[in-house]
Parts: sequence; C-alpha cells; structure tokens
Amino acid sequence: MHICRFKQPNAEVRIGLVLDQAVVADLSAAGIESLQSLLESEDPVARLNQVSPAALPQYPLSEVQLCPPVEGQEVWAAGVTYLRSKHARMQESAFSANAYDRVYEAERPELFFKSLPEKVVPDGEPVGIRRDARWNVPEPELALVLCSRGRIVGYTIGNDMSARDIEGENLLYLPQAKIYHRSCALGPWITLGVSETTARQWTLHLAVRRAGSLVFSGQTVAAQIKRAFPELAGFLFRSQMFPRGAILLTGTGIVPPDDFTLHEGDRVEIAVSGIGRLSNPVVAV
Ligand code: DO4
Ligand code: MG
Repeated sequence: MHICRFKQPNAEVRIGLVLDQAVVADLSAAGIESLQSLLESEDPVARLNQVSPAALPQYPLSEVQLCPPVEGQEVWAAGVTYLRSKHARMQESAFSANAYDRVYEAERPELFFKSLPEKVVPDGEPVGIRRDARWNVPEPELALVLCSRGRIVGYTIGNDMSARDIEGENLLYLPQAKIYHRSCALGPWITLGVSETTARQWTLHLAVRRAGSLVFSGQTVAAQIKRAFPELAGFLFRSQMFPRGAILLTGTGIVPPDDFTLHEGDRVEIAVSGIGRLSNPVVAV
C-alpha cells in the first residue's frame, strides 16, 4: 500500500492512495486530510482498508505533481551501517578512519540531522551538488517512517547527497558535507504495511545517467544493514521528542568508485524493489 502527497495545478496538497503505481486516489474525499493524522493512527493500514478507492476521485499519476512525502517530520540519517560504507569512509579519510571503524562496531550508531521537512526535494525535482566540493555523490538509502511514538509505520526512498571531500577532510565538517541546499530527496511515496523481515529482502539499485548514458550503477540489499531497524529508531528517540514523527535514513551500501563525482545535469535514479523509484536531476548549488 503506497500513500503520497500530491498536487494538481493551482490546487492544495492532498493525500493520495497510489494504485498500480499509475493512478492516485484522492483520500481527502474519505476524510484523510493529512499524512500525520493517518500515520499517527493506531493502525494506518486498517484505516485505509476501510476506504473504497472506487468511490474516490482518481487521477493518472502522470497528471499530478508529487510532493515530498513529509509534512512536519524532521529528517535524520544513520551512517556506516553497511560494511561497504565503513570501508569507503576509512579509505576516504586517514584523519577519521578510526572513528568510522569504531562506530560500525559500537553499540551506539552514528545518527545525524539531515533536513528540515520543508527543505526536502521530491521525486522529479533537482538534488544539489556543492560548488565548493570536488567529490559529490548520491547515497541511496532505505528510509524509515516513524510516528511520534517511535514506531516504524512505513518506508520510503531517501537520497543522502554528500560531499565526500569535505567529509573526508575533517569529521567536524560533516554537517557541511551533508546538510546544504537540495541535499535530501525523499519519495516518491510512503509504503505501508510491510514487516522489517520483508523490507530487508528489498534490493536497492542506483543508476546515474549523463547525457543519456549510464555512468554508474550499483546495487545492494537491505539485509546488509548491520543494525535492526527498531535499534536505529530506538537510539533516535533516546532523550529526544518528535511530536510530528520523524524520517530516518538507514545508511548507504552503494558507493561509487573514488574517481566518480556527480556533474550538473546528471540524473540520479534510485529504485527500491518494494517501493518504487526516486529520480532527480542534479544542479550545482
Ligand atoms: O559519517 C559519514 C556518513 C555515513 C553515511 O551517510 C552513510 O553511511 O550512509
Ligand atoms: Mg548516508
């Protein structure tokens, strides 16, 4: 079951149920006016099962604009959760190699703030590469959708855009490497009613196209994430409040070679088998 935020030209944002990845049914006609009211309910899937999509106004997805699948949620990210990411980071930075090694093994995960909700880039809109960085990469990540009680209520696709030269120069530069204009994309929608066991079987696939040609592709499976999802969510909610819920990216396991950097005009496509595809062009910011 996929739910989205969408807009028609000159209209308000609505919540939609995505049918066959082709049509969106407007849930406002069923009294569902916000993501938060749905995601905070005791059982969002049961609530949606009471709705008859045939009775709702429906629009082809190609005729609506998808909005980021967040309302008031802060976006956070976990790092160094895949062995691949630990190895890549240790190579990237002699300065910080020890820190990456330690955090992969430690009880406490690496968690960092990624984006305010209003800054999130939706499917189709440009993600940014920093003009003051030489080495810019996408990070395709499975994202947990958490309600205010810290429960995992759904999944979406995240792109944790990163400036790896800035990150590698000094760990204290991490916020500049990770948090800048257009550095976080989420979408295209939220997938509900899936267990962790099922989500861990999903494959993540990254393709980067330049002038129509494929310049990088890679894939991984969510089962490679070292930590259980409730463990990551549990640490995020320790001594912290998220009254509007939160999104938590679970880290990257697809790392392009060290001589690869994104260019303005590239297109980044991230497909997660159980969710769909998040596709964004790249602009310099
Ligand atoms: O500190 C490095 C960030 C790591 C990260 O974002 C990832 O592994 O996905
Ligand atoms: Mg990341």
